[in-house]
Formats: sequence, C-alpha cells, structure tokens
Amino acid sequence: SSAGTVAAVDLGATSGRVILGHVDGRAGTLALDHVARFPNGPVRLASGLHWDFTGLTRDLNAGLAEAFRRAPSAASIGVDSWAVDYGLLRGGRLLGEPFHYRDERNDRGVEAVHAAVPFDELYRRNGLQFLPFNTLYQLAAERESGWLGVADSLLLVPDLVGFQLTGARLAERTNASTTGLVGIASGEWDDELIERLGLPASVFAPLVSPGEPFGPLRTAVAAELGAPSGIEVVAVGSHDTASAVVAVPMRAESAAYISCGTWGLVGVELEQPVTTDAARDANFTNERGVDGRVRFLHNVMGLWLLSESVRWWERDGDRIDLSELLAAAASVTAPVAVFDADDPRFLAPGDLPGRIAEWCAERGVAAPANRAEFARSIIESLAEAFAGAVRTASVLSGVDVETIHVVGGGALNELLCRRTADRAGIPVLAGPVEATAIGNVLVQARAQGFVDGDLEALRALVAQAFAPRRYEPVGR
Ligand code: LRH
Repeated sequence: SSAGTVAAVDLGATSGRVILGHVDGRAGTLALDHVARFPNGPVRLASGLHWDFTGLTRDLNAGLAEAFRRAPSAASIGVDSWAVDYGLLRGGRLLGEPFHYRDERNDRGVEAVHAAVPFDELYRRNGLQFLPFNTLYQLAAERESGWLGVADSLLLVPDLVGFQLTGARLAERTNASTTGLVGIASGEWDDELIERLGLPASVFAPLVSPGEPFGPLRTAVAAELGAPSGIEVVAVGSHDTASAVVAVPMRAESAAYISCGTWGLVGVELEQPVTTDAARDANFTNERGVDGRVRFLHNVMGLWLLSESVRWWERDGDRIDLSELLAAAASVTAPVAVFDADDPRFLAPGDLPGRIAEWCAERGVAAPANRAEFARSIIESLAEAFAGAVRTASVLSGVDVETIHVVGGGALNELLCRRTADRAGIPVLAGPVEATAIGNVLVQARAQGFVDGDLEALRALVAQAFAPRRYEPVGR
C-alpha cells in the first residue's frame, strides 16, 4: 500500500457534500477534509415532490472544482446517496427532475405490484423488506405516467451523477439491490420479475461492483472542473448505507450497527441472506453490501422525526437551536409517550408533531405537551425501536450482539445513544459521525492501492483514526 487522496461526493437528505479523504495505508492514517456543503432538499413541483438534480449538479461540480484546487493530484471520485431514487433518460437527456421517494404517488404502485407478484414471492426473490417507496413500486406508478415507455435508460441517482461526469451508463450493485429488481441469489437483474411487472428490461444498465472502475471523466467535464489528468470515477458502495457499514469499526460476529441519520438502519452484517418467513414478517431486508456482504437490517424512521418536527415548528420563521432543544429534552422528568416510530404515517413531509399527537390520541396516551417533551418522546421512541430491532436482528440471524455501533449524525446525539444503550441493555459505541463519507473514501482508496485488505482491515483503520465513544447501559 501507499498513500493518496480521493474525493467523495455524499448526497444526503440534510445536505450534499464533497469531502477529500487522505489515506495512507502504510502509516495507517485516514483524514477527511470537508470541501463543500450544499442544500439537497426536495422541491415541490406541480407533478409532486422532486429532486433538484440540476441545481445539485451545479453545486457538486463547484465542490469538485474546489476539491481539485486543494488536491491537484486526487486519484478518483466516488458518489453515494440514499437508495431507491432514479432518473429516466432518453438519448442521454434527463426526462425531468427525478421523483423524491417521499412523494405520495407510491401507494397505487404497491397495489399493482402485489397483484402481479405477491409480496411473499417478491421477498423470496429479492430479500427486501416492504417499504412503499422501493423502486419497483415507484416504477409501477411511473408506468401509468407514460414516461417509462419513452425512456431508454434508468439510472439510480449516484449512477446518474456518474453518468453526468463520465458518460458511462452503469448500475452500482449495492444501490441496485434496493430497487427490488435484483435477484437475491444471482446478484443480477431479475429479468423474469422485470417482465412480469411489465417493465422494459432494456432501461436497466449493466451492473458494477464497488471498487470497479466507473469511467474516466468526459473531456468537457474534466476541463470545467479543472480535474487532475487521469482521474476516474470509481464505483463505491453508492447506497449511502452500504458505504456507512464499511466504516463501522465493528467485529461483525458480535455486533449490531445503527446507521443513524435521517433514517435509523438497524441490523447486522452477514455472509449469507436470511429470507425466512420470520425475517419477512419482521420486515427485515437483505441489502447487498460491499464485498458481497449482506446488510441484514430494518429501517427505523430515524432523526427525520426530529428534523421534520423542527422544520414544522420553524415554518413561521421561528429559529430553533437543536442543541438547546436536546438539552431541554434531556431534562424532561415526566414520563413521555413512546410511540411506534415505524408507523408509515410519519413518512411524508409535513406536520409530524400533529401526527405524533394523533397517534397518541388514538390510543388514549397523553401526547407530549411542549417541544421539549416532543423531542424527548421522539428520542425515547427511536431508542425503543432501535433496541427492539437489534433484538430481532440477533434472533433472526443468530448473531450474539455484545455491542451496538451507532454511526452517522446520530452518533453526536448523546441522549439518543445513552437511551439506546439503556433500553437495549447493551453498550453503545458511537462514531464515526462521517461513516458514509469514510466508507466511500476507503473503497476508492483500496481500488487505488492506497490500502489493502478486506473490510476487517479497513475497519481497523477506522477504529484507529476515529476512536468511538462508549455508553454503558444504566436502567431502562
Ligand atoms: C438512508 C437510505 C436508506 C434507505 C432510504 C431511502 O439514507 O439510503 O438506506 O432505505 O435512505
């Protein structure tokens, strides 16, 4: 191994970022340089809730240009974002702004898909938990719009960014696994399923695995960005959660992880999928990880519950200081409602405090009385859902969980980490916060030969560079 620098583009719900990663495999060091941060919120158009992909492209190109000014010898670029969303193209031209998965069009799609292929069978084929926004349901809704018939290609968002940068049409495997259209056993597009759902097989791009080349930059792009000569885009775990799991400093035989940002992805890493009836009924997913590992996990609603509540409270121009709100939540002494964080009513943007109050009213439970109590109720409900999902993951997979790793923004939330440890009765190791960017960087660094080894070797590097913070469980 040697040393070098790579650029990670991470498109999250709270922001998009360009981050440089400096990796020295011989010295065993890893450092991040945050180059650019830009908004990545959805935009509501007449047709529904969409990405602002055009604005995003402008901002991320500016971020990459700045990255190359700082690191003129950067070796590669890797792109990750949240799962399931895609753009449609014809002749290389994007057919409108991609839909955002929180758009409400999916319900019709679910019915149509399950009428054609019952969920039991889907689960046996693709191993995915039921989430109403999985790409296959979005596409069933899309079919009605007519645009799917016009498109000649479909690219998931990180692949769409890769296409803009390189002109290559490829589908990175970890993210492709979240479409519901990749066979769990084959790891390839499930052409029979695609046909039964009435989808055009020709729109799906060839699959590539993390670490494989995606392509060199288009000449015009390289010039515009002032890119180092010879720089290429490398496929990473382009599903953000796949990249995050790479950077969990865990021993997978005895650990669970919670990749906690907008979502709380709670599970374990396995060598083989678990698609038993019990796993299906518990709504556990088998997403494809880096190096062919399986991310056996459940989606818990996550910090969205808090951020969207804050957004609601701020809608009239109020400004809320998040750390003050969390401090107030930590000092609430009255018992607060613990609601079902998995309830689908919390998925769509809007009045989340109102929906939490409605959930409580339906059950005759006292609703939180002020913002501090709402925040506490959200944290307690998340901690309870996290603890429950860790127990279920352990039972279903046979992994004897001795530690719970919390990575992502949630690792900064002390109250959440502490209450998760308490409610699970298992120590929590918090950090790194930047797991997704680190996983993106490390897979590129390995492809460039800056580090060697399997995921365990990469995780050892992470543990050394970002020592986790430990929370011991104290009563429930
Ligand atoms: C987290 C995430 C998650 C998906 C959801 C759509 O950012 O990628 O793994 O289920 O977004």
